[in-house]
Amino acid sequence: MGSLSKKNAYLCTMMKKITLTLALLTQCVVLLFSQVNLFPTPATAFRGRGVFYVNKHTLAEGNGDYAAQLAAGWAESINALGLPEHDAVKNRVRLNLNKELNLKKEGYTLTVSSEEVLLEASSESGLFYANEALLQLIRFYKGVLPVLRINDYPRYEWRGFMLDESRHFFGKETVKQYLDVMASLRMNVLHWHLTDEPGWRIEIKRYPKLTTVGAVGNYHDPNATAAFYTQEDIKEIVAYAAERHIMIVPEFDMPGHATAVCRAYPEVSGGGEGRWQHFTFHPCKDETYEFINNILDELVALFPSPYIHIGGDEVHYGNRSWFTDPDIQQFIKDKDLKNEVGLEHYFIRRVAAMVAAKGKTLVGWDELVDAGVSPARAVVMWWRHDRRSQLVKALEQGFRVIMTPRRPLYGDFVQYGTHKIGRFWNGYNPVEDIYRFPDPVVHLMKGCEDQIMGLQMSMWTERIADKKRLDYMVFPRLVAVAESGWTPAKAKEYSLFMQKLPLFLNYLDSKNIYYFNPFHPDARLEPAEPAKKEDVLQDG
Ligand code: TNX
Repeated sequence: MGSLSKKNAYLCTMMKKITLTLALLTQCVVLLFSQVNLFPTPATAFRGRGVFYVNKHTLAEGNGDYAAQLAAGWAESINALGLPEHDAVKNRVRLNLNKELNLKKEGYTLTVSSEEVLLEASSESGLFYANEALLQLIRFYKGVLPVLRINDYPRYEWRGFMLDESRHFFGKETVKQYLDVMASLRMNVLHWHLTDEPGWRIEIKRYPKLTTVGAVGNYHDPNATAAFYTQEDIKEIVAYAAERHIMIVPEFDMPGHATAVCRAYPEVSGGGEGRWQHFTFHPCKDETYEFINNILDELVALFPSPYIHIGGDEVHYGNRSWFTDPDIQQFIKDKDLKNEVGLEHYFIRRVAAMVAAKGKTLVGWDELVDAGVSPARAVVMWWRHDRRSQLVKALEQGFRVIMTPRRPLYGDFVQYGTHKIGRFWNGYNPVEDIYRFPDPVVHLMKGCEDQIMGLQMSMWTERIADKKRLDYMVFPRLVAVAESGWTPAKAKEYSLFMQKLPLFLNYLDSKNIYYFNPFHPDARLEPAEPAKKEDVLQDG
């Protein structure tokens, strides 16, 4: 290469570097300038001069039923915040729900001038989020709101939190409290893992032993008193969630992780011995499918969500009996299923057909990708972070996907290097990794971005037996999950997020929620777990 073209190439590289640096700098300045204390960070925000004083004379008014209903709750929410008194200033908050505005789905605008706060949306959920955002602003700015304009909408439609109440049961008040916090964070899905090995947690009228027998025990104590939700409890919680624009998706895990059910009704059990006795349903009996179908009927009646989660994970851990049971082996031959994996897929397809017949869309763990289920009627939850190929395969086949890879989205991994209780797997799950998600995998989604429905934190509770430990594992990581689900990549900046995070920690204090404090890692003890009364599954 001649020295002139070498020089040109050098100049070209330099120019590129300078342009990139300038672009980054501009982005930082814009983000800094528009920084508002709000979680999750809004898509766009601009601050102006001046303030709006929220005070007891501030009027709230809404057009139409829903807006008026939110406005009516306003005074109460404000009183509950216990703000310092400001001199009486006549000003108002106006809530405007108008379909013609054509704002994005779940989106809203929030405009603060010195005389008026205006919340606008084209949907009820949008207006609800505008109102939640305003309540946060009032709390964080102690009633003295900066003049600003926010135009906000979510990055993903599924912003979820999964709670495992089979391993340990936490109960109605905890769930409601979490729904409140989720609403504040504009999260909209509670994936409720209600069935697994230690306990079945939901009343099914047709099969009373599911609760008299199946609900007994938890991960630490197989004899713990039966703990479950009655159907009335479920209705109450579903309604509570709906008021907060949160959909509850129940999970009935099968054919594996079915120990509690099969303990209660051994006639549908796939057999097995010792640790793995009753781990799976019997995959060949018509009786099993009838039983499942009847349970699904009650679930569908209780949960209005268009989705039903049927699990489908880790069957190979506990299906040894399938290899030796002569009836099962004969069935595999008769149906030409080739082997036990073929049988597992047959089971999933048969349950998928039941779910479809009930007008629901199936959700399953990423094993589902290989089961031969139609991608048009099923959603895959990608969980095996060490198998990115499973994500790619799901997308290639046309499935819609929800991302909850163990790293960084499993809440049972520890969040700090010195923490002892919880999982490690070539590392752990600090707030920062959650915040930066899905950056490390976006290149895998090229061209299939529309198939990504969103993401969720999955909170497995083998080693979490009480509320204090649960809170500690969930917070503040859930705040980062909410931001990864809501905020567009270009509006995310980790250092700015951390700068304002203490405000959210204060909010958690006010709700008596325990949390890990990343700013003072040693200040709060890691809550312990009780001693275990028997050997347990070590999953992969
Ligand atoms: C794997 S995720 C499981 C759960 C465990 C979890 C613990 C999944 C589909 N199965 O049964 O609780 O790991 O991290």
